[in-house]
This record gives sequence, C-alpha cells and structure tokens, in this order.
Amino acid sequence: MPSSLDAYLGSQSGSGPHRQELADLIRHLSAAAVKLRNTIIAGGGGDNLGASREATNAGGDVQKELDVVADRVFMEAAKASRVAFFGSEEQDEPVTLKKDAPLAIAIDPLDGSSNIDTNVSVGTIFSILPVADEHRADPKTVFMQPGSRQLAAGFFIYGPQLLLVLSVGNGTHVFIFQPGFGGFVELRPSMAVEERAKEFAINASNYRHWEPQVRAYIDDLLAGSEGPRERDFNMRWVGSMVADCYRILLRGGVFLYPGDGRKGYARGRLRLVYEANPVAFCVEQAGGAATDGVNRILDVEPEGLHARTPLVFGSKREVERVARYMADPSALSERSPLFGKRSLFRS
Ligand code: P6P
Repeated sequence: MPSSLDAYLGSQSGSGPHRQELADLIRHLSAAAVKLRNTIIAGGGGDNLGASREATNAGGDVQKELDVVADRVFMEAAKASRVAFFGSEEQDEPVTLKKDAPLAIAIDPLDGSSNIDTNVSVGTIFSILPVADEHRADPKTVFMQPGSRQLAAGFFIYGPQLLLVLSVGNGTHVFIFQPGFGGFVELRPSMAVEERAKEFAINASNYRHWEPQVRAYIDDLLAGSEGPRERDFNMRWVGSMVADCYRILLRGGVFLYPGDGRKGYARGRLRLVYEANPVAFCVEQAGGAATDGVNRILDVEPEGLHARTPLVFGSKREVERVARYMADPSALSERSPLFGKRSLFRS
C-alpha cells in the first residue's frame, strides 16, 4: 500500500521549524481540497459555478462564483490551523487569524477559473511562510519575504484525478486522492524534471506584444529541425498553470508567461507570491529552474502580496537558455539572417 499523505507528513516532522504545525496545516488544506473537488464534480449543486460575479479581485480579474467558494473553504482550513496571516488572490488585504501563530499562507484558491465552464483542470496554489515577530505589527510584510523563505509549497489539481503536488523542502512529491481510502496516497515520490525540454508552453496569441528576445526564442523553437535548435518541439497551453506545471514535472518542458506590451502586462499576468513562488519551489525541488526571465524567482523580493512577475520555469537547461536570450539582446543580431527573421507569425 503506497504511503499516505498523513504518513509522509509524519515522516517529515523531524526536520526544520514548526514541522508539526506545518503538517497540520497541510492536512487541513487537503481536506479543504476534497470539499472543493466534491463541489466541482457535483456541478456546484446547481449553481453556475463558472458564472461571473459583478466583482473583480485585487488584481482586477473577474471573480467567478467558484473563486469565492474556494476562498472561503481554504480560509476555514487556515483558521483551523496555526496560521497568523492568510493572503489570498481573492482578498485585497491579508487577513489576520491567530496573531501569535508561527505560519502564514499565501494562496490562489482557484487558479484557472476561466476554465471551469469548459471542464478543464483547475487548481489551488499555496505557499507557506514563517512568521517572525517583526511581521506581526504589519501582516503585509510577511508576504514580502522572498520565495526562498518558504517552508512548504504546492498545488492541488482538480482534474480527472484530484492530485496534490507538494514540497516541504525535501524533494517534490505527488499524492492522489483515493475516495475509497478517503484520503491522499503517494502517487509519485521525488519528481525529477527532465533537463532537456521537448515541449514549450506559452500563449502564442500574445506574439505581437512580446519583446524581440522572446519572439526570437519562440521563433527558434518553431523553426524546429530546420532552425538553430536543429530539433522539433511540441507546444501545449492549457490555460491552467497547475496543469502545465504538472506536465512539465512529469515529462520536462518549459513554461513562459513573459511581460508584454499590453496595458497592465509589463510584468506579465502571474502573481509572484501565491503563483510563481510556490510553483518555483516545487520545480526547483524537482531539479528544474524558475526565473523571471533572467533572475531566480525565489530570490525576488516581492513588493506586495499581489505583485506580478514574468515567469519562466521547467527544464533547467531550457530555462537557462531563455535567460541567455533575454540577457543579451545584441546576440540576436548575430543570429543567422535566415533564422533571425524567420517566423511563422506575422510580426
Ligand atoms: P492567459 C489562469 O488564469 C492563469 O493565472 C494561469 O493558470 C494560466 O497559465 C494563465 O493565467 C493563462 O493566462 O492569458 O493565457 O489566459
């Protein structure tokens, strides 16, 4: 019988600070995820969960009914745990729970909610941070710690299977919810991201808004075996980062959401604290890499809970190659005219 999530958490309780409280919080988050899964698969009891509300969240994204349901379910889980501060994509400001508690959680309660109506996988992304005494006077400061300070991070995927991808700093592990067992059991211990990417994930409809370096990088992938990469690549874009991330953990690849020329997208679309940081933590713990195009994501100091960041993650060698394209625009002019101007997209 594979190890249960409970047994795994128990085995990790020895190393590092607040391990018991951490294990307890992850147990409560997992129970909340099962509740949300049951709501989703039941079609939300007749509510149109994909319905848009007359409201937007802090980042200006239109709120879906299920966004609000998810936020409530996970806040209840945090309240049942030793959590001082709850920072959510769905709430403008951090919420103070147990002020003297040792943990804070930053969370995207429902990532990819625009996919709910089309029955595509969606997810919950979470980041668990330590709370130091200097944070207690101003909860905002706890979410301005760099991602390297995370004690644990992970994401749930509500798809054909309910999965938990989790790292407590000792590798990245995948657990699957088994209704018959009534809990999560280990599916894949110690994920290891392929160093060499064969697939890339990007929303290509934004091509005309990208910087030249990003276009050049994508052009070279699209040129395949006839271009400077001298091999063909496949493309995937789910529109739910948790699904793209899990695929990359399983079979390698690279995911890009760069900044672009659209209004409000100079720093891209994704949030540093509760999307990029937890994904980066899990990907690095699996031997991959994650940057803002150039800089290691986990070293970036967040300017605030809802700060955006460009995000590139996946197979280490591919992420490093992107950084070379981004860091040295002059190199583009040295590329062969044949390849430099070759593009399948009208610029
Ligand atoms: P676009 C979902 O809204 C999300 O935050 C990520 O899960 C996903 O990768 C991205 O945005 C999709 O963005 O611009 O392609 O709709």
